[in-house]
Amino acid sequence: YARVHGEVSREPAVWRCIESVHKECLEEVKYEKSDEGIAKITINRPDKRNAFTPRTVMEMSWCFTDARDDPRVGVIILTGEGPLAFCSGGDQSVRGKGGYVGEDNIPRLNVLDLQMQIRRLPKPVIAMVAGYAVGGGHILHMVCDLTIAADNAVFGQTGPKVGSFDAGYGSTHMARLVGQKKAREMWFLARLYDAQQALDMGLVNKVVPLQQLEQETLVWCREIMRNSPTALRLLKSALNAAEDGQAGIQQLGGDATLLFYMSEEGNEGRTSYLEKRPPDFSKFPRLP
Ligand code: S0N
Repeated sequence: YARVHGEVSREPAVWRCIESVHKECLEEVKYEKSDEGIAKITINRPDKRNAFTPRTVMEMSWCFTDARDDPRVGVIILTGEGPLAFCSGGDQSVRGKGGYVGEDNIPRLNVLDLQMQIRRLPKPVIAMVAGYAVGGGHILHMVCDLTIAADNAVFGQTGPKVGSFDAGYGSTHMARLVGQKKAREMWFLARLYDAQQALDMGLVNKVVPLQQLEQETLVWCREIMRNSPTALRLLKSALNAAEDGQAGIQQLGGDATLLFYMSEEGNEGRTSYLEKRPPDFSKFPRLP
């Protein structure tokens, strides 16, 4: 196997820091890229255990959009600054009556839009979790495609203790991951679970010592980078489609259209229209 595929490098990545995205300065998020096609988005509020404000969520969203649009990027890591937390959910100190309140005084639950963005992003997103992934932070790791956890990681929902809940992916996708009984346990009791328990219940893909967290995550990224981007894209949208109803079919359908646009048969339709002649589809086989 190694002879055919070669060894995967375990070297550290050389990160290039990107200070601003779409002309907006990043204040609560760090954004980095490596020349090997890996992007890393880091929630940068370690004093608050990387709790997110509406601004943090907006900044993450800009970075994810940039990573999606950059054809050199093939895989994205989402993580939190420091060893103590991936993300502790919504910042309770800015929670108002209608959601989380930013500088513009508008209450928002914009993390729900971010969950959708990660889910629909046509490239693999890997959560790299050290420390707490709780509340809305736990949901962010769940909507990522894969999760690599450090052995100090702690997972769980706190909503029923702090007067909130996520009745979207936070509940339904969790039940797909861990089963209905376990999902109800996680939400109804709001207990916290260690990394090994999370691995046992299928919440994470791998647990490694904290010191090896980024190294292991990079190995997974590098293995992914070797594989066909189109195959990965179609697999992600197919796996989503089985759960996401019409929205999932729309994503998978979009991918089918993209492939068709790239084909000679698809181009014949456009070219014939532009050349003001009837299309000639006779040369394309009607395969079984
Ligand atoms: C993470 C915990 C367990 C860490 O404990 P530890 O290590 O003992 O540290 P602390 O001393 O507690 O914390 C250090 C400092 O960080 C602040 N801080 C931590 N978490 C938050 C937070 N979420 N918001 C604001 N501040 C936070 C502490 O206050 C402390 O600061 P100082 O030293 O200045 O006091 C522990 O910290 C903990 O339990 N944190 C709270 C976890 C929590 O309940 N999070 C919110 C859960 N709810 C959501 O995330 C809602 C998500 C959401 O947006 C949403 C989505 C869909 C639908 C609805 C909603 C909705 O809004 O409800």
